[in-house]
Amino acid sequence: MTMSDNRKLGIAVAQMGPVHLADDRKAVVARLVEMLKEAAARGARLVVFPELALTTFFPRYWMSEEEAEERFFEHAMPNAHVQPLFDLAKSLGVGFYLGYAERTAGGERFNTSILVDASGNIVSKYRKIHLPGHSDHKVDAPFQHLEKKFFQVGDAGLPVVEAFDTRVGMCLCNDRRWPETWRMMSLQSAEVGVLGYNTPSLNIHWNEPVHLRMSTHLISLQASAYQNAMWIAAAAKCGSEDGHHMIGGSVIVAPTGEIAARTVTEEDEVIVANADLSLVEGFREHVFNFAKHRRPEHYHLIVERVGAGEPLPLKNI
Ligand code: ING
Repeated sequence: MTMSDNRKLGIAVAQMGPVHLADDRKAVVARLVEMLKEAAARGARLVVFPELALTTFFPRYWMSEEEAEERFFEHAMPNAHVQPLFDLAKSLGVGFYLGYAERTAGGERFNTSILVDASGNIVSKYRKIHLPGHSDHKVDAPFQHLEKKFFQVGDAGLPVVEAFDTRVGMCLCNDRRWPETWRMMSLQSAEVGVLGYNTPSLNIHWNEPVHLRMSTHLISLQASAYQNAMWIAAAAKCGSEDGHHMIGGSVIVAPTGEIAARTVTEEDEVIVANADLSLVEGFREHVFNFAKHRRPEHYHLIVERVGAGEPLPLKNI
């Protein structure tokens, strides 16, 4: 493979253990600060924190939108709670990805992530597109999954920005299960994709074996990294939050689809990989040379249809 001289980017994933209802944002941010320090000391220039990193995974609880906004949404970003994180990152010359519940000045509510560069500037914002779960109160369920109640579908597309001497795309949790998410990033020439997630171990919709939560999580990321020739860094918030368990399995996946680093606990844990971005070039030049091999004229159903429909009429050959 012809590869330019090694372009290396130190990427860290800062996995979080549980955040309980009783944990305030000050204590949570102090944990993020500690992990940012460790990541920087281990050579990272970009640190990935989880989805909804500042609070417990509140969509598991039934409450009014107003109560959720009051207790769990950020009405400005940055704000006094997260300022220590922005200040430290700037002083260390390190950038980060952070997931949080965004309440806009106009009263909209999104499950949001931001990308902050090494100068402490927000250079990209993403609002979750694939919202899993439901909006009704499932009174017989052991917990709720009310992302469709508390958040609107994202309106910021799937942004890819020049940052950290490469191109970085962002998504959130359930987005990782949809191939369209990653193809939208790779068609914008992203080399690195970053995301946070909160994935309950228990499926409230059917009795899915618990081990499948980890396997489908890893398959989604490893296949997507390979099929789009990207580095992917995914940060869990995990462990038991007030008795509700979520999977760990934070990983950094190479464009080969191989796992370059993964966590082994369900607590705050930092993993780092010195990502060789030139690995992307080989796959983009040969196997996944989009310009040479893709045939969008045959893929029209992918954007024309929402749900599955009838087979297309056969060409009489
Ligand atoms: N959580 C889960 C996720 O996509 C889920 C929800 C799990 C949906 C497993 C389908 C299957 O990892 C969030 N927050 O999206």
